[in-house]
Amino acid sequence: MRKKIILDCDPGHDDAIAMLLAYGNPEIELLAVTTVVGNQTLEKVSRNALAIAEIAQMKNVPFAKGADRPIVREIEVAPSIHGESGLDGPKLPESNRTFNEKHAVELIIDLIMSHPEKTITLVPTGGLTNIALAARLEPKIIERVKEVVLMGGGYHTGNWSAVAEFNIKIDPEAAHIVFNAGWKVTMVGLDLTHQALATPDVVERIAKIDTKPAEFVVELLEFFGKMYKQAQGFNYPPVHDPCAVAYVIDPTLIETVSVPVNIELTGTHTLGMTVADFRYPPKPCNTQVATKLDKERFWNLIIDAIKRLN
Ligand SMILES: [Ca+2]
Repeated sequence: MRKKIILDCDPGHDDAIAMLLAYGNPEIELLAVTTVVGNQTLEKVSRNALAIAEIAQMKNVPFAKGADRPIVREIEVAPSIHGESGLDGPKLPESNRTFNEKHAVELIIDLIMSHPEKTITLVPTGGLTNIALAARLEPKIIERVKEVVLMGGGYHTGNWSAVAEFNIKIDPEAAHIVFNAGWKVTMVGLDLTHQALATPDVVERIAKIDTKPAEFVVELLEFFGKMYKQAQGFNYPPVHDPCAVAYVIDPTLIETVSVPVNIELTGTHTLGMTVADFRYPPKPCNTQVATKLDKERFWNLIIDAIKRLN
């Protein structure tokens, strides 16, 4: 039985690789790709999602557009990392693919309610606006999903402020709803994703595949690497979002620790921080945080998925 996921994303260079991993891996059944404002405006990230689908020749996967702004805050996008299009670098193909007529939030709810209980994993790799709205609009989904495996947050580090990560910082109220809903949440945060660096040997292995999707990924990583160097001083870019998909495919790739996580909603310097409580004794909680990545097997998984996309 393949693992059913809904990928809720804001493509985004690393979202693009997460999409390719989810579609290319034989153990995943990608039920839908839903988009949300984040790395760029909803219109831009949605157009990017269709371009990625075109490059991977994706079939039988519905795409739906979701929230075009955070629940409370003003829109904040990330051109310093992803460029003006949200997916700068490669030339994006035109696509005559269309979006599902449903709003992403409706599609997420309909899929969860129409599938057997505990069979669908939600994989958000952008701000949590759509997922929070879905939980509020149809609370029955909270019991029915298998789990939520999200890229976001960090228990030791931030990237959009000293202590907050972008996906959480842009819609902290949505993150609060998702982390406190009661479903199982695995936070694949910066502590983990900063171990997934696209080093030159990795880029070379991808280039050797020598297909259109592989060439696309190499061009993404070249741009992403340049921006990460300029904006954040990284030697190699951290490829965040596919880490969440990789955890769903094979949880033995990533070590986790169960700790309560709360979202800072009022701090002057700490808004959007994922406050993880590691104190003894351990408290019962529905949240766990990712700590350690098996890098070799992670990259093997990515490369294998890209190879299958032709
Ligand atoms: Ca993302």
